[in-house]
Amino acid sequence: MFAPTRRAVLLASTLFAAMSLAASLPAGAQELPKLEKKDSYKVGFAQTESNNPWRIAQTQSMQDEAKKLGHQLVYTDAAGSAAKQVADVNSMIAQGVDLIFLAPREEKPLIPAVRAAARAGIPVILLDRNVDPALAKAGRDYVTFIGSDFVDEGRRVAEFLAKEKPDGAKIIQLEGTTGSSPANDRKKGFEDGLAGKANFTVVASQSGDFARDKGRQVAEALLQAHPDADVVYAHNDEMAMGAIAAIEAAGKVPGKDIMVLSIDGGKEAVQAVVDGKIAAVVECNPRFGPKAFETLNRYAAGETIEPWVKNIDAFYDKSNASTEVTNAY
Ligand code: GYE
Repeated sequence: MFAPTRRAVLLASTLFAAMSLAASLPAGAQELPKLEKKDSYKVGFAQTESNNPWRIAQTQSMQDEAKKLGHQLVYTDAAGSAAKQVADVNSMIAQGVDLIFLAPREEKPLIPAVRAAARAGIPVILLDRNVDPALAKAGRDYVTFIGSDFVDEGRRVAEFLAKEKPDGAKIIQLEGTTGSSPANDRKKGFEDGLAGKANFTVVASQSGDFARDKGRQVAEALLQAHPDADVVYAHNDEMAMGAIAAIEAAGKVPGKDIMVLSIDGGKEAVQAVVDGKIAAVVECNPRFGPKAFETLNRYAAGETIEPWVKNIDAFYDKSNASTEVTNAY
């Protein structure tokens, strides 16, 4: 018969104790990995997709700043797939990057990848989009979220609308990517902003996936189903431009028959404000590079980073669009 030695018993019980301790820790409760102070870093940037000017401006800003500071940027493009983005983060972990900047396409599916990076000793900074705040926390699962207040963006659009159309409106809402933090929050902020105002009705609300052509197709169908709609609220400029095309194809005049409202503030949309086709745009600035690397430096210096590094957004309407259009990205 096998008689375990004293050493083997001790080893087994230590192992068992360690295992049960790990099991009793809530997921993601490990200490956040530290970042060593170095002159140059190998940094990952996991982008969600590159199908619009906002994303292209964001990538450019990250690449420019990394180059300026002499860091190596490992760049991936998930091409609109959360599953690919998870794989991209895992490949960055395998390559041993020092830190990962992640723009999570959707709120939930990227959380395991964020935790996997932390377990591998790689700190993650979320850029522009957030993960589900009920499931993962800054300072525990990731360092911080750098980005805009999307709820406030939606609320500002509602406030403008209520002022411009005091008698009420029938609204078509073009939502962003389903399950993404800007889509969830821009919807919430807008609807909260109109709560209690009985003459404002969202007659239809559907996702156009933050994309121009999808936005155009969805707007076309919804305008047909709701010929009395007099406002289109788009969660981003790309869908707003798609909606303008749909409105014109339906023989109506954007800015006259139908008020168009948007978020992002790219040059094309701000020009559409100048031209009277869009009534107002809340800015959401994509130039993250300087702030991203400044936050990395602060973290490496041992500073405690606030859970949310907030971007401040401008607002464009006919009062300022013509002077601001040159600065828009
Ligand atoms: O509004 C949109 C982009 O995550 C804040 O995503 C960003 C949004 C932005 O595709 O144009």
